[in-house]
Amino acid sequence: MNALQIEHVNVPTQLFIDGRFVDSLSGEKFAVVNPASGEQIGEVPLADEKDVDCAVQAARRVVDGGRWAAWNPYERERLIHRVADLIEAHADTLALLETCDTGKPLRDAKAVDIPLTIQCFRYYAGWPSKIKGETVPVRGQFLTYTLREPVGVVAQIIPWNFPLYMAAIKVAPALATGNAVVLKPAEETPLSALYLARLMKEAGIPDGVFNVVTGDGEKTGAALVRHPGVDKISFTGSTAVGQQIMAQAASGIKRVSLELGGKSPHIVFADADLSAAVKGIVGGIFYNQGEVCLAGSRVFVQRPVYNKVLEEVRGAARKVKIGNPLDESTTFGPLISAEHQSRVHRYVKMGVEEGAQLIEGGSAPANLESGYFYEPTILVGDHLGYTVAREEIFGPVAFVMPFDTPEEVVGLANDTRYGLAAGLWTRDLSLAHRTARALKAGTVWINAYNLLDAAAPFGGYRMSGFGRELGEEALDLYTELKTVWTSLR
Ligand code: TXE
Repeated sequence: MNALQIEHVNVPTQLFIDGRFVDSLSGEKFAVVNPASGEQIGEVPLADEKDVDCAVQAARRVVDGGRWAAWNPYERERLIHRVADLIEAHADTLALLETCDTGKPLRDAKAVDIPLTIQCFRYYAGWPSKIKGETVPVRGQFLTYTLREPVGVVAQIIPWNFPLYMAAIKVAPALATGNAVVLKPAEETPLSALYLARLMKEAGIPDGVFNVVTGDGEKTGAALVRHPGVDKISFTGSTAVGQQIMAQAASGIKRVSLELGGKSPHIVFADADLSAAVKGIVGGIFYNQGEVCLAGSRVFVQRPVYNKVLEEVRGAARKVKIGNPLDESTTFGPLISAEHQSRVHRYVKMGVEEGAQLIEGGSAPANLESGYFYEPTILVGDHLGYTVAREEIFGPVAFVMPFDTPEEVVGLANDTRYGLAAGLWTRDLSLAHRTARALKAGTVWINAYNLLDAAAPFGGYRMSGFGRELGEEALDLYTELKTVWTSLR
C-alpha cells in the first residue's frame, strides 16, 4: 500500500478496489491541497473509465454472487459495528485528516464530524436484522407478501464539506441493506474515504463490497454515472451536477437520489429568546465557514427586534476566531479552495453592486498571508431580488432582512427554488407549528438549527433534491420491494 505521511499518520494514496489498494491503470494523479496553507499534502490517483470499470466489476461480482445480500444479518450487524469501533479508535486521526483536507477547525471535526459518523454506522448496524417485508391482504385465495432486497451496485458521489460524514450517511445504510458500493469522494477531499477503506478492510467487510475511486467529476464521476453495471446513484453536491446526473441516469433507468443545494430561511420572531436566536443565526450561517448545504443564509428578523438582533449577530461575527484550523482554539477555518474563495467574493461584490448593504466582513482577513480564508460577512437589504439572496453561495455570507407579519415571512421564506431546511425562533407554540407546516423545506428546526441525527430523516423539497437520507427512510433508497403472490388453491 502506498501512503503519505501526515504527522504520525500513514494515509493510503491508492484506489481501493476489490479489497486491495491499487494504482490507477493510467498512473495519472492529482494533488491534494491543504486549504489553510495552500500547500500540497500529497497526490492520489485520478481514476478513469477503466479504473471505474474495475471497481464496478468488483462490486458487480459481489452482487451477482448473492452471498453478501444473503449474509447472516447478525453477522452483517457485527461487521458494521466493527467499522464503527474502528472509526472510534481512529477518531483523532480521522479528525486530523478532515482538517488537513477541508480546512475545518479541528475542534469541529472532533466534536461533530467524527461523532456523527460513528453514530451513523452504529445506527445502521442495528438494521440488518430488522429489515422485513409485509403480508398484504389481497382479494381471493392468495398469500401475498413483500420482500426487501438490495438494489445492487450503488455509486455514491459526495462533496468536500463533510467528507467522512457524507460517506457514512451513504455507505452505512447501503451496507446494512446488502448492497455493494463504489464511493467517489470529492477531488478536494479524498483522504478520509481512503482511510475509511483501510478500516473497512480491517473490520472484515468482504472484498468488493466497498470500493473507493478517487478523481474529479468530469472523468471519474461521469464514468461512474454512465457505467451500465451501476444500479443506483446517490449524489450529494450542486444542483447543476444533480441535474446532469439525473439526465444521464435516465437511459439506464438507474435509481437516483439527490441531496443538493439550499438557500435556507432562518426566521426570528419578536417574542423569541433573542440570545438563543442570535447564537442559532450565527452558527446557522458561519458554522463550517458556511460551507454547509443547510446553512441558514437568508435571515429574516421581525421588525421590532431587527436592529438589536442585527447588532448582536454582527458582534458575534466579529468574535469568531479565524486562523490555523489545527489550533484547537480556532473556530473558523479557510474556505476549501482559492477558486471557491474568489467565487464567494464575487457574490459579495455582486450583492453590493445590486444595492445590498455590506455591514460586516466582505474580504479575506488582512492578517493571514496564506490559505483561502474569508471573513464572516453580513449583507442587509429589503427585498429578495439580489443575487446574494437567491443563489447558494456556500460560504460565510448572511443576507439579513426585516419582516412584519408571519404571513409575510412565510411568503419570503418560500420564495426560493430550494427547500432543504428552515429554522424559526419564537416562544409562541402555535405560531411555531403553524409556520413549520407552511414552510416548504425537508427539515424545520424550532428554536434550534443545524441539528442532524442518524435516526432523523433528512433531504430536500424542490430543487434541493429528493429521497430522504438518514433514519429508517434511507433504507428505502437502498432496497427494491418485491411482491410475491402464492395461490392457496
Ligand atoms: O460541487 P459539485 P462543487 C454546491 C455549492 C458549491 C457548489 C460547487 O454551492 O459552491 O455546489 O461545489 C462530483 N458527474 N454544493 O463544484 O461539482 C464531484 O467530483 C458525476 C452543495 O464541489 O456538485 C464531487 O465529488 N460526478 C453541496 C461531487 O460531484 C460529478 C455540496 C460534488 O461536486 C460531476 C457541494 C459529473 N458530471 C457543493 N461533476 C451540498 N448540497 O452539500 C462533479 N461531480
